[in-house]
Amino acid sequence: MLSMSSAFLYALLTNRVLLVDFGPDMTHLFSEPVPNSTWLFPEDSRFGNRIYGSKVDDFGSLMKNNNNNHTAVLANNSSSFLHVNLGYGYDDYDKLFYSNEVQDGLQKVSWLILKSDQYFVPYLFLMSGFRAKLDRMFPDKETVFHHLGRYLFTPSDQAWGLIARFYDAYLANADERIGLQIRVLDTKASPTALVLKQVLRCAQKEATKQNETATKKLASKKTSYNKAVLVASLSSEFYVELKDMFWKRASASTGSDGEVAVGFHQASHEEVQRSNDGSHNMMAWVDIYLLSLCDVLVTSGWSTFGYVAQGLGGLRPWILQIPDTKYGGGETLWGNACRRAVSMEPCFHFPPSYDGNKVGVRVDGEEGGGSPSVVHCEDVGGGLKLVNV
Ligand SMILES: Nc1nc2c(ncn2[C@@H]2O[C@H](COP(=O)(O)OP(=O)(O)O)[C@@H](O)[C@H]2O)c(=O)[nH]1
Ligand SMILES: *[C@@H]1O[C@H](CO)[C@@H](O)[C@H](O)[C@H]1NC(C)=O
Ligand SMILES: *[C@@H]1O[C@H](CO)[C@@H](O)[C@H](O)[C@H]1NC(C)=O
Ligand SMILES: *[C@@H]1O[C@H](CO)[C@@H](O)[C@H](O)[C@H]1NC(C)=O
Ligand SMILES: *[C@@H]1O[C@H](CO)[C@@H](O)[C@H](O)[C@H]1NC(C)=O
Ligand SMILES: *[C@@H]1O[C@H](CO)[C@@H](O)[C@H](O)[C@H]1NC(C)=O
Repeated sequence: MLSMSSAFLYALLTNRVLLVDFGPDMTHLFSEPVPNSTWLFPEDSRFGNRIYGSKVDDFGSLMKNNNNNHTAVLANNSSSFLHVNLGYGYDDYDKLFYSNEVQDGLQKVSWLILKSDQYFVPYLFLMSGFRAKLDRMFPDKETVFHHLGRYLFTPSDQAWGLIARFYDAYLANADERIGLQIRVLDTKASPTALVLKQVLRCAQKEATKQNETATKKLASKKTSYNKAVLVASLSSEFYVELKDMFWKRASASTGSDGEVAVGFHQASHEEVQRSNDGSHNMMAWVDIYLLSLCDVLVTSGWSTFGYVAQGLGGLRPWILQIPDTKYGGGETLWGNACRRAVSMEPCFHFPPSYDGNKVGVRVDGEEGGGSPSVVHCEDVGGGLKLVNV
């Protein structure tokens, strides 16, 4: 979703049409963004081998074979179809896509077959060829994905059914909805107990602030204040533990008027990550969408899953630092369990880096270019994200 929205913005900037090539595990997740029209790449034998076959030139390899001479590469008429690899692990030649001169040349290529797993929008803001247009399109730098995402991604009827049923049953009647997204990438290095401790440290730090809101609302109109916590995680351990912990605490209290009730809910119990699995992807989309409907969001650092939820929801989350025993148990990086994101924008994890004679722009207003509205991410040091200045 992050790369699709990036590709869509790139298409707008370069006068192209965005077509998507969903595998069977993706087709049933979204509604068509434009009624009576389709964004699906045509299932047409003329195109089939253009996407998957080796018959189409790959931009990075051509650049490599031609000593980075983009004029030579892009003058070749065989390049009316060109593969562009912008995904994790792309090489220095692929990264030349981000040079302004190359972009001029690419305008002549009719079909770009773009593969990516990155949110590359922040880098487009660093390219002088696009910047003026982008500034006109997005005076607010913090809501770029918010607008692109809400335009492109509407749940399908099937997804909406699941979302609405869960929301109505568990979240709709709460005074406050809190989304807690726990993404553990290495379950060995980040054992449940340690992660749970970190979640509670984060919650405690923010409890005072939350409590003020609750106290105010209690004083004004109601005698009880209901918080619904939506737990999104592959594992159900966190949900079970948290529920148990708060249930015990609640039964130990006096149960006087004006108390804050906390309920925990989890929509999916997938347990393990799967690829090319339609129903698994459906539950991921349902979780993402439900998180986006919360009032307060706690996400996990590095998680693109969390980025989509925060962006769609228009929420600046508290980013949880998932403790990792490989790096000292997680109490070192920020000195805090979590921190508030500087903007709701997703992070571009692997931008091209500045390396002198090749491609790359310095950021944070360093010498040599950059832009004050593109800064390094809180959770990914080498990453880039958009902020308002
Ligand atoms: N339903 C559900 N699936 C999850 C959750 N966390 C991870 N997943 C699965 O794992 C995948 C995460 O990969 P990705 O979307 O790249 O997110 P990231 O790894 O957090 O950046 C999702 O597509 C889901 O298949 C969760 O909280 N709920
Ligand atoms: C879509 O097509 C249907 C059937 O042709 C038509 O009735 C409807 O008005 C169209 N909707 C839009 C938004 O064009
Ligand atoms: C790059 O290729 C073009 C077209 O083939 C050629 O005219 C030009 O001299 C080349 N530039 C360099 C620096 O080799
Ligand atoms: C141009 O296209 C031809 C034929 O498809 C190919 O053999 C050649 O390597 C290409 N040249 C460059 C510079 O990519
Ligand atoms: C490229 O294609 C155009 C249009 O098909 C043709 O006029 C031109 O001669 C071609 N150029 C080369 C170098 O093959
Ligand atoms: C919340 O605020 C109330 C009233 O100010 C106070 O008595 C209570 O201890 C606070 N609770 C927490 C968890 O901070």
